[in-house]
Amino acid sequence: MTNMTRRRFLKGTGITAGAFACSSFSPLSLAELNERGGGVLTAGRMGPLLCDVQDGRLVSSKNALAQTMPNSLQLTGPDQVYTKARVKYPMVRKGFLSNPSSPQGVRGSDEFVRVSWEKAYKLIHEQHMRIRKQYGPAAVFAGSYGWRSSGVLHKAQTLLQRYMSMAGGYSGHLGDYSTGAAQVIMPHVMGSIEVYEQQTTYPVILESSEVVVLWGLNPVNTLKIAWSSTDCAGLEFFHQLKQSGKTIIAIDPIRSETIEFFGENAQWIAPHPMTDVAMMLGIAHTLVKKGKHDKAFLEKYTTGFEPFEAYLMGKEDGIEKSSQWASDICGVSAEQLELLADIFIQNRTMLMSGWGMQRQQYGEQRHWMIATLAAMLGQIGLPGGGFGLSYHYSNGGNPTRNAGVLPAISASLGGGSSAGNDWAISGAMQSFPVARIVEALENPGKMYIHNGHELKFPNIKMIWWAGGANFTHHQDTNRLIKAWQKPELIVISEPYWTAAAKHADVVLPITTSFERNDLTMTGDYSNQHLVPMKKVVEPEGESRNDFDVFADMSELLAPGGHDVYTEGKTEMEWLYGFYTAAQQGGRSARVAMPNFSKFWQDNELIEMKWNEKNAKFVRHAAFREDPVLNPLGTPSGKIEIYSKTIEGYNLKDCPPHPTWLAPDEYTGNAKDGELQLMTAHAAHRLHSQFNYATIRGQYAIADREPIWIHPDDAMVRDIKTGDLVRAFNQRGQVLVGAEVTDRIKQGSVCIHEGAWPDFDKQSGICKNGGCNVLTLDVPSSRLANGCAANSALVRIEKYTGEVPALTAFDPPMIS
Ligand SMILES: Nc1nc2c(c(=O)[nH]1)N[C@H]1C(S)=C(S)[C@@H](COP(=O)(O)OP(=O)(O)OC[C@H]3O[C@@H](n4cnc5c(=O)[nH]c(N)nc54)[C@H](O)[C@@H]3O)O[C@H]1N2
Ligand SMILES: Nc1nc2c(c(=O)[nH]1)N[C@H]1C(S)=C(S)[C@@H](COP(=O)(O)OP(=O)(O)OC[C@H]3O[C@@H](n4cnc5c(=O)[nH]c(N)nc54)[C@H](O)[C@@H]3O)O[C@H]1N2
Ligand SMILES: [Mo]
Repeated sequence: MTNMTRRRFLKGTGITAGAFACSSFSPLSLAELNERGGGVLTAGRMGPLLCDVQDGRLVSSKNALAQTMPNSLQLTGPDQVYTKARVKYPMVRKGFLSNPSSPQGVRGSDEFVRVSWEKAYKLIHEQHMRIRKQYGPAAVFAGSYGWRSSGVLHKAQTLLQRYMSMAGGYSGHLGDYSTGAAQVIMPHVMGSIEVYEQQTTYPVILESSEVVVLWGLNPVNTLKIAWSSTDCAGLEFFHQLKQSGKTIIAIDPIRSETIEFFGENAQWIAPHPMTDVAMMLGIAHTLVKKGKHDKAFLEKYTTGFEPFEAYLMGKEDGIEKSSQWASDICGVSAEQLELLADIFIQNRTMLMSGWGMQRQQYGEQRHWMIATLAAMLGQIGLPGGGFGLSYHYSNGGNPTRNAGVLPAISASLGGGSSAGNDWAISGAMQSFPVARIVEALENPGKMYIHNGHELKFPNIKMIWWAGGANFTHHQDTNRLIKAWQKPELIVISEPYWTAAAKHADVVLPITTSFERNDLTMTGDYSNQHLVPMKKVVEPEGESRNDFDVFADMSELLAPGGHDVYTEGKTEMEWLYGFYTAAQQGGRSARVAMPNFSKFWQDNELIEMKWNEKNAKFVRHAAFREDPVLNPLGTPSGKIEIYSKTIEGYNLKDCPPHPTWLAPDEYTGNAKDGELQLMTAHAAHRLHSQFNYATIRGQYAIADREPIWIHPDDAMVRDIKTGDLVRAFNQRGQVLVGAEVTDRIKQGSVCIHEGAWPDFDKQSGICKNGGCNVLTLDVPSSRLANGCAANSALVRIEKYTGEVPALTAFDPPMIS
């Protein structure tokens, strides 16, 4: 950690980067793209890609856009298609096949048997109909959360739900794993979710911010991808931010790839994980004590500062949240917290925050407190000031272009079907918060509280997952495995033998995005490009598109079902329709786009038009200008530092104003020898995707997933870099490779999320370091029921036993 001094700070402040005029912020051009030469143009989450094909085989994939920052994920194309982990044929668990309505054996232990597609369809259909008839539609869970591949047609989850809607409805999910806590609390505070919204733009930050605070975000990793497909502008922005000479302060228990990237240009401050609210309270207290908080702003634009101030000053509970109080909890000195208060208030300061800190127990409090601190600084709605929750994700500060925007296939049926549309369509019924799935499986019919409502868990008897890896993404894997035995049928549609596939009854082999045609926009907010996602190679084995699988399954629902599902259109006819709609939209935005056949033949993406007005967008500027005419969507129309709505919910785990709540498992209550486990997102994976890829060689240690350990914590345990380590707690144990590094706060370790669970049958240890074997499966709170994956204490020791072979990427036994 850099020892921060006032002099060092002030050296940097005040240098604004006049050179970064808005219009100069356009890192890519079509000419540059064309210079990149040949190859088939397609796209993935990691951006538009040019693919080289030789003798019908994909041999390389690379970025189709000019860019300064490298993106390792773009190179994974050939591995994605040809890995030994591919599922090539439909497969059925042996104990299930022998008696489908009353299966034998245990999921995850049985061998698999290869069957024909027709046999697989029939098996699923018969059991699906039996279960639906016996228990009703809510017994069928088709929430199917996950980061399936990009594209507006081949959307696995939507396609599954489209089929389930035709079948008579299903149980779905609410929210997501990413921002479960934030997206429920922020509407109470700011009137909008904030996490998936256009931010004050990157050009405005470069122009106007003096201090940029990276509060728990790692954009150099997380901007390698976007939900649609990355436009690559975010990485370019952080590159330019580094050149700008602005003061950059990074607050993170890990010296992340981003902090390494900024090097001398950033100050690193490392609090203990999960203690940010205390840290921010210490800064807020300093502001109040010195009388420096912006009282006029608080008066005009917020409600409830008074009760919050009473809490801050100890009038509510007798404890003053002073810088010293905060320091004792967060492990950053009181002097540094006071200095931060000074710097924030004296400069145009943008508080950027990532989401790792809200993916924790009491995660709601983190972003509520950031908004409160920003309100006390009085800069919300000013160019380059305030706070932003999506600078690190999907290029949230890239200005929205004048664009023709693609529509996408939906879970409900559109009109115009050749077979008529007189099907009784039912969508999701009885949806529950996505990260509460194990609680739901364990407690069918139980009532629970969510965002002030009383809801009931469904009685799940069948699960079909398409496009998600829930055995890696969900917490407390061993608890999940137990609950996973309860349903009567589990179907997994997957290109790969993931742990979930190995624990299924029926596994259907699905194409990768390189094996089918699709379309995508780039930049979830910018719509900077429209890209043809061309089929690059023929499908491996007997893999099929999700679209075709569900169309075929629909025919079994009733004759003619296939054409109702497809609306009588082929893959290319759907793409033609989407493109033509975008073209029409483009016309009204004055963007000329060629006709579809020319566009498709040209093998070129379309870059949409820069919009100077959008480039100057400042979040909440309208509210600041006139809070009466442009109120926020909160009950008071103002920023709610105290929420009467939440007061009315009367929740112990989510009080009515930002509050420091000590988590169940964190450094502050760790017993001797226990360490706090962090599970940040990995540089060279998208969650579990590409864990099998060649690039794993760059980060694996002793052929295992790495665990980052501070030198002091390693020394007392006699652990050195390269050693095998057993990390364990009451929930499970994993085998990992030690990376001893001062890049992590002493007292914490990190195993990045996304390694595929791979259990040793004898000892039960996870041989591939799946971090969720160790994490706690609790809701963030009963307000949001968000994922709390970053909550766990663990112990570690040098592993001296026999070393079990890694089998994570091998197919299961097939007889
Ligand atoms: N401990 C811990 N756990 C976490 C997190 C954390 O920070 N810490 N983060 C959480 C977050 S934010 C998220 S979003 C989740 C991510 O969880 P997921 O989104 O489930 O993770 P992915 O590995 O991206 O899973 C996508 C799966 O879809 C498959 N797939 C890809 N394309 C297709 C397709 O076209 N069709 C079909 N049928 N399948 C396809 C891939 O092979 C892969 O198995 O993890 C969560 N879990
Ligand atoms: N390469 C790559 N990019 C991705 C993904 C991926 O898997 N791989 N996943 C995508 C998805 S679905 C999502 S949701 C986003 C995730 O985006 P985030 O949730 O923001 O990512 P994380 O890596 O979980 O956390 C960001 C940073 O917060 C820090 N952090 C964790 N806990 C704390 C804390 O208590 N306090 C503070 N101050 N810092 C903390 C971590 O060390 C990390 O550096 O990324 C997206 N981008
Ligand atoms: Mo996520």
